[in-house]
Amino acid sequence: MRLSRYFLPLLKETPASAEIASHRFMLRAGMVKQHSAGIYSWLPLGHKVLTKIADIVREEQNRAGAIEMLMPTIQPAELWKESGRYDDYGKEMLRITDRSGRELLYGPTNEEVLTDVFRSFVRSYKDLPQLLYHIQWKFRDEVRPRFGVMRGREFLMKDTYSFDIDMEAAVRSYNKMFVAYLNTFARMGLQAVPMRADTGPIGGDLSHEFIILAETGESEVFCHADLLGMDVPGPDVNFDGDLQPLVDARTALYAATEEMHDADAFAQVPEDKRVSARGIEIGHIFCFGDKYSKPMGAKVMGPDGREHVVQMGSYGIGVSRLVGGIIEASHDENGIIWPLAVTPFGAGILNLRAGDEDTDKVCEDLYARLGAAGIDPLYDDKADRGGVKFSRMDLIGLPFQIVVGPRGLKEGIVEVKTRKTGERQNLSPDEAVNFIIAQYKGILT
Ligand code: P5A
Repeated sequence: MRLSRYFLPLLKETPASAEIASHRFMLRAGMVKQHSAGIYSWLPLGHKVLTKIADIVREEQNRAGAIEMLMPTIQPAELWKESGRYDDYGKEMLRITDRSGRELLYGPTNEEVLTDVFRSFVRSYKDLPQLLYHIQWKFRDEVRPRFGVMRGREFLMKDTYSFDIDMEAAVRSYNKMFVAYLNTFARMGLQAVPMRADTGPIGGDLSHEFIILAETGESEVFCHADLLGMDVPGPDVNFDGDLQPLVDARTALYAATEEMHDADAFAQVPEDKRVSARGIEIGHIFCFGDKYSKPMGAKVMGPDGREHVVQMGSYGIGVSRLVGGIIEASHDENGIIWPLAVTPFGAGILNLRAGDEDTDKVCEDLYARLGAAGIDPLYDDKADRGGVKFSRMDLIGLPFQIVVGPRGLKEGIVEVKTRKTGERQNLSPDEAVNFIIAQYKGILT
């Protein structure tokens, strides 16, 4: 993409409403535009990152055996009356009436809708287990939408639902998602710690929140230090094998959110290993058995010839929240530092003298070659001063910058800056292309 043709409305001033770094940088870098409390447009740069995050989530769900579908945002109130949640959900639910007086709602989550799908089609234990998911917008009329996309009212969630013949099998599905989540977040460069969590309006008593530590996090959390920086199972894990040992290895050490915190148990953790910190909840998984399937009549015929109410779980990832979460985990005073896997563009090319025959030629060549290699470069071909270009590129946080100026070109060199470390290397244009391609080995698919 050529910057001169892109839609990148950067802000010079930091909006006063933005309290945390990710919100400030997302506004300044032209990633989102707020229309109303907690309701945003995703501008091209923000949309690119959102899509990349959703793609990683999707790949890891598919790898774990979950199957993608799409459910509506608008749901009939009757389904929620059947499950018994219509009144319980309270003011957080946006209730809508259509022209014929039918009660509808903008879905805050989809347990009821998918249970309705399931009961309409599945009759036999032979069709179990089922793991189905979608990536869809949700609406929750939060009391306090804040921190930009971190606590929005309209937000993008990946939600998976599992259906099993009994509780033992339901825990196997739960474990699949547990392991898939470890891999998903690690691919985004995040250290997510699963913590025992409260289940709130979703229900059940087996539940973990996936938390990344950040000073600006909304939850207070407590965990054993050894859980930080643990290796993840990785893409070779066999999702049809026994995942319990992998889950046990992660749950043996103390980790709990504020609601589930047990001060006595935490006191057993050696003092130098006790971490009490703030965290951002980027995912939440639940096993709630028959909470929805029983009142809604989701049953299958079992191998014993009798009807069994299916045992369910649901598994959420805050896809739009992750955009903010990743920035909280990876930025400096100058701007965002994108992890390679989710960066909106693979590298920036800065032409320090746009219009000059030599710099133009080298930049065009770099642009074509990086593009052909799948790096998706952003070429700053604008006529601005160098200082403007440098700070703009630092703000939007692309992992690598190739700076092309007339002085360097006289010696046949360009400067490659690595955003994260600030390291600068003088390389020939050829070497610069090869260096950047090498950095993306194993990340570009
Ligand atoms: C699990 C999937 C559920 O809704 N039902 C379907 C279950 N869980 S949850 O914990 O309530 O939400 C799942 C994840 O969604 C993100 N999230 C939000 N993101 C942005 N703004 C919000 N207001 C918001 N609320 C929830 C979180 O990442 C949460 O873990």
